[in-house]
Amino acid sequence: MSLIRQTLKHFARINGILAKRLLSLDNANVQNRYNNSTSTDDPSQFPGAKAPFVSNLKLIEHTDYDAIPIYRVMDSDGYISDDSQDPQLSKEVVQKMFNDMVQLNTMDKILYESQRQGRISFYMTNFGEEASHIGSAAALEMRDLIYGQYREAGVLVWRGFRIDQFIDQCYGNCDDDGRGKQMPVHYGSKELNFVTISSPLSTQMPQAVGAAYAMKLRPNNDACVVCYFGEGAASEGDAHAAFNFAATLQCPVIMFCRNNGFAISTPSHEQYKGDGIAARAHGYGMATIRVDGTDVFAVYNAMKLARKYVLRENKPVVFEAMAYRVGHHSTSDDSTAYRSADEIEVWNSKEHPLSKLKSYMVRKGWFNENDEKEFVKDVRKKVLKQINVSEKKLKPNWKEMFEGVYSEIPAHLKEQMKELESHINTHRNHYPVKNFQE
Ligand SMILES: Cc1ncc(C[n+]2csc(CCOP(=O)(O)OP(=O)(O)O)c2C)c(N)n1
Ligand SMILES: [Mg+2]
Repeated sequence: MSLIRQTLKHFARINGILAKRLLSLDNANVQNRYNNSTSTDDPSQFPGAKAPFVSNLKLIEHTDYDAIPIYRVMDSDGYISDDSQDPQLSKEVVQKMFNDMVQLNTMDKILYESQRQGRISFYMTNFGEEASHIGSAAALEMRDLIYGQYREAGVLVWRGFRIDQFIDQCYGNCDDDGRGKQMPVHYGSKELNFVTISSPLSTQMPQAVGAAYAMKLRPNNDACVVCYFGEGAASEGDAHAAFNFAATLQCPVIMFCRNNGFAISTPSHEQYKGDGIAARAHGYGMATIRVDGTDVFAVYNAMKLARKYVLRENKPVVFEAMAYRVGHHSTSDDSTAYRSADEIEVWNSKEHPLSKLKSYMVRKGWFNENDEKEFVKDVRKKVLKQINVSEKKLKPNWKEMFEGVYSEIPAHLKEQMKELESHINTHRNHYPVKNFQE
């Protein structure tokens, strides 16, 4: 409620009719903005909605509201039009942002190819969304807890997840923290406060809200939860449950939607009919912010603001980062079947987050072509070398597939484990047992 309305309400109580009239005029003004209609004198008393009565009948279309604007700092050429929005980050921080984006990009290219060569079973690239990952991760504290979907590898790069950790996970070998139980790209790190990725969409969303609720109950809490999800995942029932829990329980969580325009082959205009995901925040009673997700500084500034808000208010924020999924959905997809190469090219060149940041750095005198080439060469070398190492490592003992889910293995699983053991022992020649730890 605005301060004016609050003050008028106070007057209405002590000053009677005159102030009551003023209040109803103010109600009419508020209503006129949205409804273009007049309100009657009595404010409604329904417990379910605080709204004035009106006498003209009208359906309110979602198009009656203006679209939520997209905050950006840099334009496509890396120019900052309003200097007051420049986060004024040091050369070192900007260089780390750029290098982390380049590392992610380089690693993605090689691992994507390694799947094509049949060396790993599956892969998902992050092309076009690098700035959303790095800009948001850079604005957080390490104590903030992250729940990811699967296309947020840059957040892990920023937090210090190493190349060997990425590649061991993709190979599901004995040094993979997930012990080979999950598909590639389902990373997780207790040390880096990054909850392990789960394949079924949106399951992380109510979990993240629950974790934020637990944080809120801690005395002197100074950490928040960030939950990443795609605009496609936002159609799942779990997403709606999470939004409502976050709003009603007032949880310090940033619900970070990566709106990259596609959910596999479903374009966003078929995915929803409202004003993106940001507008849903209003329906659930949450604050929201929409940013250009290809602009690392916009994401950074907005994330700083969102973090401050969720911790100060103990309330959630819906954050929508607009970008474009430049790569195929995964190695199981060929996106040229449902979109044009020309469209992809725009987002892979002029609108690419790396090209914007590079232009900014060139102007600052912080970019060195040679250094970048050397950096890419170095990352390529490390990734290729690690692939050779990771693929030679043994797989975890096959028995581990029964372990680590329940604190105590239930009887029926113990029985299955025994059956499998005798089966493998009988048919040893037919299984690659030598590739597994004893
Ligand atoms: C519950 C569930 N339904 C369907 C799938 C199959 N699936 C995997 S990813 C995906 C698209 C998700 O799109 P979006 O949330 O926009 O994320 P993006 O891939 O664009 O990053 C679908 C349908 C799944 N993993 N889980
Ligand atoms: Mg998507």
